[in-house]
Amino acid sequence: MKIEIKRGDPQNIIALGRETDRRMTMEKRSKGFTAVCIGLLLMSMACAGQQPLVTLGPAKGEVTLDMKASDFKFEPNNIKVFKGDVIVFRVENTSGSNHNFTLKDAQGRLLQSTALPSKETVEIRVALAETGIYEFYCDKPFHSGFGMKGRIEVSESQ
Ligand SMILES: [Cu+2]
Repeated sequence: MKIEIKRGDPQNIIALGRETDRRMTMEKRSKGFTAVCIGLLLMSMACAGQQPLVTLGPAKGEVTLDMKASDFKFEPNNIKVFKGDVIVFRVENTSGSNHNFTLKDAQGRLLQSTALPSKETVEIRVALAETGIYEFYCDKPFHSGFGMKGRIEVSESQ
């Protein structure tokens, strides 16, 4: 909107004043919105702690784990399995954005990374051959930092 000001016209000066007030209110609102977003982000980070332990097997074969991926966590994210079992992760991405399931072995070497398209369920089959702590996470920028990660403890088979 273009405002023409005629010098010495008090009506136009008042109108311009109102326009400035309105713009300042909108600026305040957008700052408030940013604060709310940061607040939600911090809350989601705070909520992304370690969940109760889920133990699978020993099965002396194949075990299936149903997992949910969302913004920004995996559920469950604290898993115990047994050496020699084949784990089938059936991961449902319930969020509106794409994620992935990236898994490192007990030495921190990359084992595999599988895309998790939005609103899809993907099956990932892995044999965890060694005992130790395996870490999994989403490797998209910042996602693991927001809490999109978990651990798998591989124990000696009984
Ligand atoms: Cu992600």
